[in-house]
Amino acid sequence: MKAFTLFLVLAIAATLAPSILAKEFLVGDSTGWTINYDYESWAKGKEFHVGDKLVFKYPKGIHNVIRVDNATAYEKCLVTTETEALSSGNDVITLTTPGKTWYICGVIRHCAEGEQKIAIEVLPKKLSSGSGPSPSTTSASKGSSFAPTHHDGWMIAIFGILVMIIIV
Ligand SMILES: [Cu+2]
Repeated sequence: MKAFTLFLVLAIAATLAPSILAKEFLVGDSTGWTINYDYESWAKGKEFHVGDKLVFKYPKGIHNVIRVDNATAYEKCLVTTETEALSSGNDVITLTTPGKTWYICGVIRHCAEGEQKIAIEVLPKKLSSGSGPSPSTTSASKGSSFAPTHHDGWMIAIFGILVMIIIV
């Protein structure tokens, strides 16, 4: 009976593990996505990894979120027409590529005068010590906005051990 309970708990842990591993960042915390907020300070000290999510929250219709593809566009708040703006008011962006990434608000003057912009450095996905990095997986997920979340075996193992300590 005890073994079955343990199995159940481990199964649940394995299911929950990806959501624990992939972090969700609420941009601006409780302030959300707005003008006159220091997003540079907000991003400072945070570690963003591939697979993590950025959540932009704002009243729908007031702001939007546009990804710009270089530092100059970010500095000068240049919006290219081919970039589609996210405007749901609760925009979730999954970070798929390591490197620098920039987002600005495309509503007139919000970026230029209200500093409504954010630049972040995306670090590669945390590697699991068990299976090691798989180059084929990395290249397969490139170019597609869909990033499957991979399980980190060791995290599940640690979780399992913790559960066993609690149960026994
Ligand atoms: Cu705005």
